[in-house]
Amino acid sequence: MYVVTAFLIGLRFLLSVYSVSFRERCLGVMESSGCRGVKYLVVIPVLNEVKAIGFVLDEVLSIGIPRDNVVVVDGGSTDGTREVVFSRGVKLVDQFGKGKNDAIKTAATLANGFDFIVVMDGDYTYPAKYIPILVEKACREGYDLVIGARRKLEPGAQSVLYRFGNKVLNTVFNTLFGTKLSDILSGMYVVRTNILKELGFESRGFGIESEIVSHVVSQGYRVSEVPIEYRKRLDTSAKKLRIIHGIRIFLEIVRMAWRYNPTFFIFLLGSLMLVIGLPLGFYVAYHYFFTGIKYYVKGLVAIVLTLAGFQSLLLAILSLYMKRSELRILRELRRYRK
Ligand SMILES: Nc1nc2c(ncn2[C@@H]2O[C@H](COP(=O)(O)OP(=O)(O)O)[C@@H](O)[C@H]2O)c(=O)[nH]1
Ligand SMILES: [Mg+2]
Repeated sequence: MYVVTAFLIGLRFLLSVYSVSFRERCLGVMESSGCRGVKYLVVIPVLNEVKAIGFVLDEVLSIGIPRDNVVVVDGGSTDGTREVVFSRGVKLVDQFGKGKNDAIKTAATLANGFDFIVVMDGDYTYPAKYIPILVEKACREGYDLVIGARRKLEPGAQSVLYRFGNKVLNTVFNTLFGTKLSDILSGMYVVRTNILKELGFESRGFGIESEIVSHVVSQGYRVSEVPIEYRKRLDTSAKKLRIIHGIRIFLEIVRMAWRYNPTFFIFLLGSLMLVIGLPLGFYVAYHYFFTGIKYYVKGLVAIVLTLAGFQSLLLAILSLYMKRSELRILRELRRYRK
């Protein structure tokens, strides 16, 4: 009897703790331990999403996030999206410039006083219930960027081509930056406001997500992922991402890697020179010793390629160590500043 009573009291206590913390997590200001007083702004970039934006805002507001913590950044919608936003009493800001990148840049200027910015697409593909979960992961575990990784896909949410392209881009990114991330291009993430403010915003088109992740990982900030659901678009005709954007994102990732972390490229160059130089050297040596034929030019090319190749590999190791110590110094500096 006592055991049952104790169990029921314990269960009630756990439920009450859970519901209180869940309510608190949704208020735009965190109260739970490790997150006390942490404020976040939900930013929704939109361009002609009249069929979806109403559902998105209703869902965000329904989990208790106050209107003052939500802002829609509009890229010049002409289909009635703006009117729907006004009807929900949510703030709408016209972005400066063009494209989703400039929309996020605009959002960075609106976030003074907020610790985190939560970005979520306005096409009703990302469930709002993950907002407080992502923020809590960031502040409780000290992450600077938490990505909502699309794992549970509603049937038809992503085409085979999109899924393949997404996989390729994530693999390229992980190879170039030495990370193990699964969805760097997700349209739902939480990022520390100061990081968004220090971003160069150099990428164009849809490259903003990969630029944020590149900046975060190469500056020694901490990144993590939380698995989330991904829904089918309500209005498939309003989708703006096309194959050409995928190619541009690929080029942006390569450019970012060259800028932030050139080790991989130096390594690649060195390996390429060795792959050509070494067999050529063996070929020349074989003929010199066994057939008596002397290849002077080929021999010279082989020597130059082999030497330059080895030097590049050494340079790559050196630059890796320099990068590592740069990251260590940056982390120490940040710890010191806190
Ligand atoms: N403010 C703004 N939002 C945009 C622009 N282009 C796309 N969006 C919004 O960005 C979000 C993602 O676009 P979407 O076409 O769904 O791309 P995907 O989810 O990456 O396939 C949606 O909410 C769009 O309405 C733009 O130029 N400006
Ligand atoms: Mg989308």
